[in-house]
Amino acid sequence: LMVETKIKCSFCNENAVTRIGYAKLWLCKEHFIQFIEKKVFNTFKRYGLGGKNWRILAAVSGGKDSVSMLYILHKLSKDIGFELIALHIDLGIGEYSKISREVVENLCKSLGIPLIVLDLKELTGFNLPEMVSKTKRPPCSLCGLIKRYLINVAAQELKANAVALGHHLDDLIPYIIKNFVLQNLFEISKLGPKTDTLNGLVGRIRPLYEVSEDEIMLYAYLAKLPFVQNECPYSARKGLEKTIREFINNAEKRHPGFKIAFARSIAKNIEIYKNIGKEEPLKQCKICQSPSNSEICSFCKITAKVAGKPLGSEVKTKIAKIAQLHLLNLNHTSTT
Ligand code: Q46
Ligand code: ZN
Ligand code: ZN
Repeated sequence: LMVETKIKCSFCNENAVTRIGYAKLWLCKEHFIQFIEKKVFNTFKRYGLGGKNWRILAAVSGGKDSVSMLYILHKLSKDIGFELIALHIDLGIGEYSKISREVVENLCKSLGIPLIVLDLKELTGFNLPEMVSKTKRPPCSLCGLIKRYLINVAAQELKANAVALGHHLDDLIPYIIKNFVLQNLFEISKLGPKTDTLNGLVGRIRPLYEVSEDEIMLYAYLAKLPFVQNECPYSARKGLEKTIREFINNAEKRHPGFKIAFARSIAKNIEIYKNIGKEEPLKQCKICQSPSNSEICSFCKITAKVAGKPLGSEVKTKIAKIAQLHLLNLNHTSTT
C-alpha cells in the first residue's frame, strides 16, 4: 500500500505515501494517520458505537489490528468521553503468547490504559495446547469459544457497555459472504458494526468496521505502534475464506469503494438478518448461569472434558475478583 512518489499529498505540500482509491486521495504520512483516525471517529458516530460515560472493554491480542484499534480508541476516548479498559487473554501458546502479552502490557503502560490480563492456565489449570490435546477439537474453534466466554464474563463483571473487537473489512466480508453462501443468515446479523447487549451477552462493537487490512497495516507502521509480528502457530487461513478474500480484493481493485459499500449495506440490513434466520433465544447454563445455546454452556462442557469437572462457576468467581480489584483501583486513582 505504501509508495515512494513525487506526487503531492491532496491536503499539504508533503510527498504522498499512499493513494486511497475509493476516496480519490493521495496522502502523506500525517494526513493518512488523520484520515484513518477520522474514519474510526465517523464509524463511531455513524453506527452509534459508544457515547459519553460509556465503559468500553477493548479485547487486545497484540496483533496489528487490535493494537491499532486500542491506540485509536485511546485517542477517541478523550474526544467522545468514554472510559477505556484493555483486556488481554494469555492463552499459554508458548513463545507466541509470551511475546503477545509483553507487547500489550508495555503498550498499555506507555499509554496509561488500565489493563486486565486473564491467564487461561491460572484460571483453569490448563493452557490452550493442553486443552487442544485433551479435547482433540480444532484449536481455533476451541480458542474462539474460550475467548468469547472469558471476554463476556469480564465485560459483565466490569459492567462494560460494550466489548470492542479489532475486526476489519477483510476479516468480516469473507465471513459474511461465506455465511450467505451457506445461508447461515442469522450469523450475518452478528457481523455488523455492533451487536446489542442481550440475554447476558454484552454487546460488541467493531470500530475498524470500515477500515481495510492494508490500511491498518500501514497505520500501525506509520504510527510506529509495537505489535506482534509472529503468527499464532495454529493460525491457518482456510480454503473458502481465502478464495473469497482474493475475490473481494480483486473487486476492490476494479471497483474502488466496493468493500465499504458492501459493509454499509450489510449494516443497513442487519435487522432483516436478525429476523430471517431467527435462532432460539439463549438459555442460561445450568452450571455457571452464562448465556448458552444448550442446557450446559460450551465452556463448562469443554472444561469438564479437560479437567474432569465443569469450571464455569469457578472461573467466573476468579474473574469477578480480578474485576472488583480493578474497579477499586480505578476509583482509588480517580479520587486521589
Ligand atoms: S489465537 Fe486462537 Fe487465533 Fe491462535 S488458536 Fe486460532 S483463534 S490462530 S485469532
Ligand atoms: Zn499531507
Ligand atoms: Zn457454563
